[in-house]
Amino acid sequence: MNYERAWLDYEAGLSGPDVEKDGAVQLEIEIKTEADGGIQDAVMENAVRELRGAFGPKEQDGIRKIRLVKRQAPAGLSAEGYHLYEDKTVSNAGNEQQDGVFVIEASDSNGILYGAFELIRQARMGNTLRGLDILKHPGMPLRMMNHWDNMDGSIERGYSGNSFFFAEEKVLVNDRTSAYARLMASIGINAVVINNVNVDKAATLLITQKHFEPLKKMSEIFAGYGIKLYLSLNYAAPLELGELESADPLDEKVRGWWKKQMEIVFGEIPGLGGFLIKADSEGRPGPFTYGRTHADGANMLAEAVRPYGGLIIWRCFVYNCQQDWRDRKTDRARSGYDNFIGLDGAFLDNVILQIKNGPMDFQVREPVHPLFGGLTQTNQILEVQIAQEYTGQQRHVCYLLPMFCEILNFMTYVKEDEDTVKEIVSGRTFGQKNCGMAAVANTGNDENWTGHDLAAANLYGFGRLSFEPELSAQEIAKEWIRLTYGLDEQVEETILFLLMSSWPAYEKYTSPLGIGWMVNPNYHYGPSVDGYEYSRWGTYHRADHLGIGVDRSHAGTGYTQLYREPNASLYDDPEKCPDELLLFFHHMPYTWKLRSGKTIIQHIYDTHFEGVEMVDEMERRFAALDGRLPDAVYARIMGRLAHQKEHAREWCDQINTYFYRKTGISDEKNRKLY
Ligand code: GCW
Repeated sequence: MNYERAWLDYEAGLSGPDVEKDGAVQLEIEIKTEADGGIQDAVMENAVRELRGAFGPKEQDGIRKIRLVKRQAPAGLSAEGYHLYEDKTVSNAGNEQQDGVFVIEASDSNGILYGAFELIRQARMGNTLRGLDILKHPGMPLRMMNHWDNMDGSIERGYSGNSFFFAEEKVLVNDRTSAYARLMASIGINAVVINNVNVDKAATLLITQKHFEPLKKMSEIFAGYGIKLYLSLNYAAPLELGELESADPLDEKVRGWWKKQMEIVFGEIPGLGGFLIKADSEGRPGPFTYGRTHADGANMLAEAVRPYGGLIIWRCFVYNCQQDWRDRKTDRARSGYDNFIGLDGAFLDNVILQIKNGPMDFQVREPVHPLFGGLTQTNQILEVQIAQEYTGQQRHVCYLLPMFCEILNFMTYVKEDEDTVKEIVSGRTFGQKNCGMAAVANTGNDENWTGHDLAAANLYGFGRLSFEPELSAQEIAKEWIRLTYGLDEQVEETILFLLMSSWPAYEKYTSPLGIGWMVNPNYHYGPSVDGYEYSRWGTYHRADHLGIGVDRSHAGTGYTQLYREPNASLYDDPEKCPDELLLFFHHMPYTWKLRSGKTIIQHIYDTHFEGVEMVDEMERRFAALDGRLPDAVYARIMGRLAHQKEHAREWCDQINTYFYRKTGISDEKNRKLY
């Protein structure tokens, strides 16, 4: 197994009925010629190379041919879409069965590349290719990876080694760059931010001469795979580079500086897509310093990049991180909404607001961010985190696609129909073209990319979901398993079981009922019920001996009222509020009966024991795969499962004991509580 090739390891052998039977897959690629600038030769070459790698070439018998026929593609194919089918009207001369040839039609080269990967995926999944007819368009325009990689090679919240983009303050361009771009293209990713949103001193220099050469090279490699390179930007760059005394977005000198600087940057790196900005958040500089708004800041940059078709992606993760735990009025959950809702409609068209899936910070369970459905005149990107910062840090298996699917399907009620998060970020709800999804990436220079082998399912899955948001988490998991480990049914069934049980299990043995946190401060791994209870970060559970939870109802912080009806009323009423979010929205007595019929305290005990049992079962089933997977993979996963089991037990004991001691209420089932 070649780990670097991950789910694209064709050397492992193509499988599937047709491929094995006659080996006669002949391909004809058809592209539309007049698509101005839509055809990138490098992308076409990569598409052809991929097809050759997968299906041939078997030059001796000459039956696998790939022809590039440039002619007008039929109408109905929009950007990055493709039509892949077997054309029976064209006889395949080299083939005894007289089957047709395979055609990939698209209106641009990204469509051709995605069509090629689709054909390969179909073959490798063991599906029959005969009669194939697939017409697809990506479900959203922007499908992005956000890397939090630092110039020194470290990765903020990285759990799989060091950066492959930077080391010792230098930009790295090597084989790993193209190996990475190839993987991303195969799942439909078309935009990548390579550096951390916390832009430190060294990274501020990425927009200067010092790094243009390697960045240009990298952008060209990416472009060959249909991907645009993006950078995270330091809002205070003119100050920190020592060129101006201010970063005031309304100061003409500052505006002029950015225009000039962007002219230089885009002149040197023409393939650049734009910038991602974290401003006025967790100590980062921003327009607040000058009494200006986020719209002032974002629009200044948007004007500077507009001549080059650049985008400004502005994050909404803005909150007061200097809170006093006694202050019950300030609610971190409200802050993103409160900071941005008044600016709806004030941003230029090449600005996109990037909104985390929930109002807090990538907890195992959060409600959907109320800006989705709140904003109606602003471009939006949904940000999720596949780096498992709060979900087991790639030592625990935690397949996050079920969560992402739930989020995408959440109904905001912003419109009579087409009101889900999926429809908003796909651009359907408000007819926008600058929108999509971004994931905080989970990769590093570990040989298997993601540390935990099974964490690669999140990497693969995020891309596939952003391209085809109608897919289910289960379908995506099956694809990834087959493409990575082949068509062994026992392997598929077992790994599917592990992946699909993992998020529910993790939720059970960690913090209960939507309350979140309860982790060790700073590094966010392992249980510490009061770890964040008295700190400045605004992340409290408010547990005392009578009850637990944060009152975010109309009588509390009013957060529930940020949703549209009927969501606002649903969340506001503890009788109607979904159990899994009850303590996020309400402070409740431990003896409160949940909709499930259990009391809160009994629910806590039960779910924690269940979570541990689930991990036990996962380990037991996985152990039976001995001999069916490459030894190293098997050993790595077994090792991590053993740790996960032990760690899940620690979570269980710490949480159960904490609440047993706080409440004095015993477990109905008399299990061991310390
Ligand atoms: O989740 C928090 C992380 C920070 C991160 C921040 C953010 C990059 O703990 O490490 O900083 O979110 O999203 O900006």
